[in-house]
Amino acid sequence: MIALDIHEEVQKALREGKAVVALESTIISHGMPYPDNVEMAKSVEETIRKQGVTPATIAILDGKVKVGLTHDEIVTLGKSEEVLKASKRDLAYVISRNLHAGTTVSATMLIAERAGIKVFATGGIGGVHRNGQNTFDISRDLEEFAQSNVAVVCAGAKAILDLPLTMEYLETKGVEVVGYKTDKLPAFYSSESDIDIPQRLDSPSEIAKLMKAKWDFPLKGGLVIANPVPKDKEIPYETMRSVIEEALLEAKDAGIIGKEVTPYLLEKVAKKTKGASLEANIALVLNNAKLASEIAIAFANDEKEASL
Ligand code: PSU
Ligand code: MN
Repeated sequence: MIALDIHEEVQKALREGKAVVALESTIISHGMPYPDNVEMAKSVEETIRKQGVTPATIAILDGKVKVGLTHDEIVTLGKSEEVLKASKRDLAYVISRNLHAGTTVSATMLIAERAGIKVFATGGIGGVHRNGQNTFDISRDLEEFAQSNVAVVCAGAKAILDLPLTMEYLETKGVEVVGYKTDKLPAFYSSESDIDIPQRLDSPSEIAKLMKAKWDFPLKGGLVIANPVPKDKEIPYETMRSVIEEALLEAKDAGIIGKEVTPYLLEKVAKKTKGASLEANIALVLNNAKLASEIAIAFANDEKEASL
């Protein structure tokens, strides 16, 4: 078995049964421009530490599977042009060739599960792309939710996707989509969409109980915890609609396909909104990091009580 390179601080927290929150790194390498990406990654870790929780950013560096990064490693991911984007499909290649890669939600989930980390914070998950019924462009993220036992706190699925198809796919795969204090699916930059969310919970401890019930059963797989972007940082759904439609047309004209699609669209949307989408993106990631920390604490406390 290939060993994980787990940072000492993370190892210690895991050994002592303390709360740990995993973080992905494609959002650093491919989701935001430098230096905003590095600042975002640092603030996310600070937000988690402020709650007394240990952050564990996951990435591949020189082919090593890292769980918990140093500051310099975060800068490398944010700055270097040589960093690939790795979903599950790309992991073995990146490892065997000693390359660097940011891990997507899917790759991060499966590594977090191996490390024994139960809670993971990100921005937005991948999903079924618009016209996905024809292109088959369905993110590996959705399949990983069916397989890895990790709760992922996100601001819903990215608004560039087909949200109703994404919800159907998750239902087929048996994945809970829990709205945190909301009855409508958050749409990443916007705090709500017109899509009803199947399950709503209003506190971190209720979410921790649902996780425990799921995995005690045991029902295999992860959960989507959908946490709306803070209202003062959101961009209304109607405003985003035209921006996204323009970006999608441009992607089509430029012949963008495969794993380039999501980074291309995110960059176009950021340019078209003159940075407002980037600001919303950073705010929602921080908001997710805070909720993920609270859930990780509640879950770790319940585990401790159960073992007494
Ligand atoms: N959320 C963001 N920014 C991102 C992503 C999510 O706010 O860059 C990344 C995640 O790593 C997610 C990936 O797993 O996009 C999905 O890519 P694709 O659509 O190619 O599966
Ligand atoms: Mn894809």
